[in-house]
Amino acid sequence: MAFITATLPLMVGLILLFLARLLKRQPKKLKFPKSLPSFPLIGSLLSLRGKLQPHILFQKLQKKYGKLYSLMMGSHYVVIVNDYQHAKEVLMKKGKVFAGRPRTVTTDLLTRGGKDIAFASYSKAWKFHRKLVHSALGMFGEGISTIEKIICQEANSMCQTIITQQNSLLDMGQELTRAVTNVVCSLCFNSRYQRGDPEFEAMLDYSKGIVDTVAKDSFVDIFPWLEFFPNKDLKLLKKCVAIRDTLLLQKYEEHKKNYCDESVRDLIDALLRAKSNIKGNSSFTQDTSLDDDHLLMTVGDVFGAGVETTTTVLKWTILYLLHFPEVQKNIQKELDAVIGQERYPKISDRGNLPYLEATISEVLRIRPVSPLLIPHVAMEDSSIGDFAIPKGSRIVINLWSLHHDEDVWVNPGHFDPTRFLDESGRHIYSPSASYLPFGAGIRVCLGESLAKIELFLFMSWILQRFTLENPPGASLPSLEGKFGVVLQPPKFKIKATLREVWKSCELSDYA
Ligand code: STR
Repeated sequence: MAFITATLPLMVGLILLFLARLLKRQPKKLKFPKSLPSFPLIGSLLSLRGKLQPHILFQKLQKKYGKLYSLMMGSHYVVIVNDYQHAKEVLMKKGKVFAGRPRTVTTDLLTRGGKDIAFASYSKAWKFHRKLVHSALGMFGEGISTIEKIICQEANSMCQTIITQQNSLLDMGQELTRAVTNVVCSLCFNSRYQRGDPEFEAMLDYSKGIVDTVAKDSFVDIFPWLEFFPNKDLKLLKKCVAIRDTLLLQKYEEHKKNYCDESVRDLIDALLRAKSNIKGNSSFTQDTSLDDDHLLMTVGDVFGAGVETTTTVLKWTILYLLHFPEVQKNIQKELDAVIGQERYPKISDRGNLPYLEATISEVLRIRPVSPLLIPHVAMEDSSIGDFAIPKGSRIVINLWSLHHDEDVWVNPGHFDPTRFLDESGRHIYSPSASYLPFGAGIRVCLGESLAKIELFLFMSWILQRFTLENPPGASLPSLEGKFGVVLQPPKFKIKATLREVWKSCELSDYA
């Protein structure tokens, strides 16, 4: 009896432990996300009709279906995520599980069947290539200071052009595109272009054609069999990709001819060096190879992404400054106080210009470059929150919803840089986790830091010297974007005037 009394607490404890284990092992009851009505072949297409752009439509559909719901794009099961808790689970907590990418007709055409970084699905080889590019981008020259020099040279050349155009209406889009393209050309090919260079014009042309036709959930991506019918968009995409490929190949051949192990001048050189290192390494495997297709497609990615994204954000920033001249005045006041007229802005000024930084952050919130990111694919059966997600599902993160969530942001439709400033107004801060302009996790934007430097330097150089206004008498350009692989602002012209304080300044040319 005494034995039983003595061991009773121990036995009860053991039984409780056993029960607790059992309960823990019991999987959480998962349910499938609510689904939009869908029909054989066409999927949920009937619910997706109408004039609303996809990111706005997906945001609206939350009211009826909840923050996370599903639909069918043709025969593909797609899950739409509209809130940051679920988005973070997909991108970060379960980043590897959801690191796949769908194969589509247009992206396969652009990337030779997924031999790039952005649209290629997750694999060991992909991971290896991404790492290579990541280190290659910072490797040549002296890293940041080389990049700073390149950007400032382009900013200076752009400002010179603006000075000569003060009395006419200026398409800033063109000037910005040229400046940004030249920065990326320097990084990728160690070359730059003068205004009007035919090769440069050809680049702008093909890039526009690609942006207009690739990866925008066009019909041919939803119903791949449409590929075999005449299709204007697909024809244009094929033509543009062919022009791009000829250009890339030409640059590649030139680099191979002049390659020197000692001086790595740009991204192509860095990749050539990696290629020769791999060859000389005995642990060479299929996963650590770098064939010509991979090399070319990777350069194409960096080039295309580098040009289209940064240019788009700069255009949006200027468009918002036309609508909010008081924001422009505040930035100029800050620039005058911190930098003045004796010298040009440099990277190390970034921490001292919080209002400008806050303005750029607000532009990236209110008009995200990529409102639906690039779709992810579940590589195995998994879950998001309490929802079951079968292997192969496509996951669309609606960044637009995250950035315009009424539960998180005060008056999210309103442009207000001060939401990114602390109470003193002297420090930039992050007011919410519902903000991922560059995505997150293992597929986070490779160019995030380069982009931030470019946005900061270009905007500070322009606004230090010029005031930008809507042409007198003209109505303000619309703030509505056009959805595609990037969210594009409308075309617009501006009047740029040298600021009064600068009229008497003689600043030496930037060298
Ligand atoms: C722009 C046009 C071009 O010539 C090449 C590319 C490939 C990379 C793409 C880029 C595009 C558009 C913006 C993308 C980028 C990869 C990452 C970036 C989609 C189509 C974004 O996610 C915004």
